[in-house]
Amino acid sequence: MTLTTIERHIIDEERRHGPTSGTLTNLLHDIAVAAKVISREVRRAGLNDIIGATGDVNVQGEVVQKLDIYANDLLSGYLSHSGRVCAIGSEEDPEPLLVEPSRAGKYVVNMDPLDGSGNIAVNASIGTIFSILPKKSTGNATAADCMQAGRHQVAAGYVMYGSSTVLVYSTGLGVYGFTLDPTVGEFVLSHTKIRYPQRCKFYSVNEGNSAYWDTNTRRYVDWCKQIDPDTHRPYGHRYIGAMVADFHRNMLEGGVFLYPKDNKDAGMSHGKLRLLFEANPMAYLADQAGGAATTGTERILEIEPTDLHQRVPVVVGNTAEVERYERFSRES
Ligand code: AHM
Ligand code: MG
Repeated sequence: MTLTTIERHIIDEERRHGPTSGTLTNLLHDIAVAAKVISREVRRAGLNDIIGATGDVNVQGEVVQKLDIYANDLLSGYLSHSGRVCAIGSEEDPEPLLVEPSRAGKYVVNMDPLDGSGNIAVNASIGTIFSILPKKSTGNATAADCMQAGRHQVAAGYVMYGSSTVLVYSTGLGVYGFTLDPTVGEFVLSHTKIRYPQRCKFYSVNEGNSAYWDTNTRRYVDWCKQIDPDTHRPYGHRYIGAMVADFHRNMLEGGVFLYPKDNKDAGMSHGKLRLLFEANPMAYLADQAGGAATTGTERILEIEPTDLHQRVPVVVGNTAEVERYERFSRES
């Protein structure tokens, strides 16, 4: 049996990239270390009463859970002291953290430290999402370094705290997954070169919002539910309410995840998910796994950000389904 730890894998991958400074390798390793600590806290949440809302409201107007703050503080603190990062954008912070120039490195991290935090209280899956970009400014880092289009990402990934803890990442050479062995405290290679299966099995969307959707989303979701043995429809419906978990299942089993724009309230007119912290890293991974991601009218990776906390509609998964949704959008 060959045992490949994440550390060994990222060093091997670095060799495949050719001569490098090793900084990206070390940054990924830092994230893996932080992920182990967050995973420990997630696993202990019910025991040490860390669970539950603090009552504070974040920049999105949502109640912040204690574990969100813990994960945000841990990642921000750990990465900003690594010497490898110059700016950190977080879903939990209104402004990016700009690392003091003497300690700043050449990478930018955008992250959602704990996505799907509404699931904490009911012991369902949650995740950490990260996106790594090169510093683009020549002087000291600014907020603009965090606000780059997704196509400039050099790596992205997520950690899913599910029935086991899984870290999935890509540096542009395919998507790899590692499962945390809690007995030895190591992420061990469990998924090599993940690709979307040819066949779409699932659609994932909060169907309770359908009355607020526009016509193209309603028409597409109706299409998913029609009976057609040739295309294996109707597709099964799965929705966990944590993007990481829905995305993970769809990438492994074949499926499409949607969080479309809706007219429930003014704040949702551009969708719920954040371009820089959720949509871009997942779009990068989807692309690396042979899938795609769109708003319906624009590929996610091509969007030029206008705001750090910008929200966008997201349709991500099997390329054929993403293209179909785009066709429905054009026809409406
Ligand atoms: P969060 O970042 O505040 O946790 O919100 C993002 C989450 C996604 O993980 C998930 O797909 C979506 O919100 C679920 O939203 P809803 O409950 O509206 O279906
Ligand atoms: Mg979140």
